[in-house]
Amino acid sequence: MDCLALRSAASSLCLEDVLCSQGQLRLAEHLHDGKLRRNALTSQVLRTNGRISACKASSNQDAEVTLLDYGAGNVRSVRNAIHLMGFQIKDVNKPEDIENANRLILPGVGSFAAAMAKLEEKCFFLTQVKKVVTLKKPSKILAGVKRNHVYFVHSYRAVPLVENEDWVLATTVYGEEFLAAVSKGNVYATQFHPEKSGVVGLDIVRRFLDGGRSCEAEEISRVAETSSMRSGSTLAKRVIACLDVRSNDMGDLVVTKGDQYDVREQSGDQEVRNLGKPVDLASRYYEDGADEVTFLNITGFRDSPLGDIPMLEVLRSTSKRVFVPLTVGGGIRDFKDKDGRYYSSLEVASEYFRSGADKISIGTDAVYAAEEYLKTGKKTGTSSLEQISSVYGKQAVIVSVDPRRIYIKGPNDVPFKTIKVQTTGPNDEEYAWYQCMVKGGREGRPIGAFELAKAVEDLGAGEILLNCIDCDGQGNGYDLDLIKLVSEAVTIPVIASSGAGSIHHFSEVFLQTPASAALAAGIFHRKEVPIMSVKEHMMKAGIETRI
Ligand code: 1PR
Repeated sequence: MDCLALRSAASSLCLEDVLCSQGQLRLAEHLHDGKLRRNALTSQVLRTNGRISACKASSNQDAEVTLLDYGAGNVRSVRNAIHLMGFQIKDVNKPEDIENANRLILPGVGSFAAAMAKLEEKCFFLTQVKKVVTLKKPSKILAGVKRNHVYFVHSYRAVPLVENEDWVLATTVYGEEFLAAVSKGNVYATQFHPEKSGVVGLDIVRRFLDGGRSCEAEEISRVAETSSMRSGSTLAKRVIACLDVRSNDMGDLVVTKGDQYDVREQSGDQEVRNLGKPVDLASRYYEDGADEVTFLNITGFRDSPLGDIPMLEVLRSTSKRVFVPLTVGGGIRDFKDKDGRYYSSLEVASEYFRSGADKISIGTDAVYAAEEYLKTGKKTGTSSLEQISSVYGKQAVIVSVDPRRIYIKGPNDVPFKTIKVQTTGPNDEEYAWYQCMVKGGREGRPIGAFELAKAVEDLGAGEILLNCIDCDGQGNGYDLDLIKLVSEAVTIPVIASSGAGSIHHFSEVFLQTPASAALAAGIFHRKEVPIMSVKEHMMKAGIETRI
């Protein structure tokens, strides 16, 4: 049996722990030491416009892949990548399905403890474990990676050691060198997510599925190689396309875009601006080179999100066509539906993950949780942020902040962190603070962006999506002061958002602030600048980016 463990080093354990003590690779090792069966497989890769679209197995039996879906995160994207390669999935329902598999895929987990609990509950946790045997083998499945960027998202890392050098297939450098992929026998494990690494990642999945025998394998490898001549060992700055989604007045889900959060036309009947269909636009941005795609259901605070079937359907359809990380936000909170049935925010998030989201983004509810935490100094463990983060891992939880700039005369006028402004306010104020808003910018709360960011990091946020109501839709550039302020507050990545109006705004935000990603909406929706031009500009400016 061939086995592929995607993102084996869970965020709560390092790869070494997984290999040496318990977990997917341990399971995989057990399987590898059992019956090794491999059917010769001839597959054909069909490629259109430089993208891998499908490969066909020679028989039905060859075309089957066994998937151990233990319900711990976004497995839909793994499913979609397998289907895209022309293979069928057999789900594991009982331990024998694993024994009988020709090829087994173990999707990665965000929170190792939660995933292991599910495996144990389903009796898939195998205790018959052998000690790791050091084997050295060349890797066919990674031949196409070369030095391209692949998508990592994890908190812990395993470093190369003398003890593991023989099974190391790839390493990457971020601060220090750490393991990116390992193999032992027919077992492969990647720390990164191939199914979220665009064409380069799909090539890895295909190579695993067809055993690297594809007649076009080398050609695809060359495509992947020439697609980036840059070093892949530096963390790339990400460009994220954002789609604000809501129902228009006819009830259809449309992508809209506001000016300072006002999404209605300024003239005529003031309808909600309609900039296109969510799935089509998301696919276009993926093909244009977006590193991630974010959907924000901007009226989620009003509606019950699980009643919002169209949004779930948007995720399901998008994840069939988009192989980079998908984020969804809007309305993630505990709520009761109209029939009085209670849903926890965890259930809401789970539904989003099952439908194809890799990360969820919490706005309003995170502000309330941060206020409570700052008031009591205690973590309750019951907020949506804490619960989702503990089950799915903090890498799967973004907090979206909606601040607006409030000018003040002096730095001590408010109990919040202030900045000295470059351009004075309307009444010659020299200072400002950033007030957090909730409910789509409708209500101001007594908490600053700096304080909020610090609190939500403590509560389990893995990233901050930092919008700016003043800059939203203005096209005058990002609020660099705000981004610097919030970056000082946290150690987690900050996504700069709101205000991009030209390619120069992207290089500006990356060169002048520590932002790890830049999110933009209007500039892409209006086709003012293609994402690829932004990336080329960033490369010219010496900013590491995935091309
Ligand atoms: O509070 O958990 O229900 O989440 C609601 C989410 O919806 C929040 O993430 C909030 O930021 C977002 N949201 C609510 N109302 C609006 C609105 O526009 N009326 N959109 C809204 C937020 C900001 C960005 C936008 C950037 C880039 N829009 O998403 O895409 O500002 O735009 P630009 O490049 O065109 O300047 P909850």
